[in-house]
Amino acid sequence: MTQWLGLPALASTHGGQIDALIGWIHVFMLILFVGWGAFFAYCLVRFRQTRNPVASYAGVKSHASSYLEIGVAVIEAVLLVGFSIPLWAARVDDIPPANEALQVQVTGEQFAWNVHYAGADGIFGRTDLKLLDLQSNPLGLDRDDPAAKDDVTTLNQLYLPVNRPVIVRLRSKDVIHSFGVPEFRVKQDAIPGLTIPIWFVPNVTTAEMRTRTGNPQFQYEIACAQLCGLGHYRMRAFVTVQTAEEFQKWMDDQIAAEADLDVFR
Ligand SMILES: [Cu+2]
Repeated sequence: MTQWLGLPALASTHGGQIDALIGWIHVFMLILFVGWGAFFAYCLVRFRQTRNPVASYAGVKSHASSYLEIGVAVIEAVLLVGFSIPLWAARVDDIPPANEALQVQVTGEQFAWNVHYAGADGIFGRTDLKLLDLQSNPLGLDRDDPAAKDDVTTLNQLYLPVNRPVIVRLRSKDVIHSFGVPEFRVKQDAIPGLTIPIWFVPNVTTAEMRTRTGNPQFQYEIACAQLCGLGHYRMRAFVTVQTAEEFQKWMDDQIAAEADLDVFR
């Protein structure tokens, strides 16, 4: 239905609703545009100078327009309170239970995305500002914490399993960034000092998208969607959506690699 808008390919379960909303907004705006345009043209003709050589000093006497405007305000309040707020709450606040979903912490910084998985135990390890090192430990993860032993961190690479809810716990180390993946129809600001959960279900693997688009290089991209500094243009990361088995294998490999590194720590 929304092909005519030229939106990016769709790869999440809720994205169709967002597209339908964008489509309807365009239709309503078109109706408004034509309506107001016609009214403007009518006024140009109706109140032309040849027909109205002298201005009317009394103006409009009836209260029809005041009542109309009150009516519009009431309808808009009903739309906002009755529809928009409940629909938005359902989309944003009904976060799937943590045991069904994959939780991943994504922390923006100038100018990169740090990704942190809890590993096999499902518990995010302790982080400490004192351990933070931009090169070797950008999240300040305390590897001595038992819960941190199997944690996996990556830079600018987000791996996700297909058809499983993902909860991204979005954070920022410095300024406001924005986590935007157009194909998932997801966009959320990352605010320093806050952890903001967002959730979605990716439903097309990267491999499948490559076949669909006929582009063997296709990659889902996290584009920082807030101008966050001079390096904003290069603040991009890649999302790889895999089958559940492929994802598990990737995760196991990462945990094994962390364990190997542990010997040197
Ligand atoms: Cu940014």
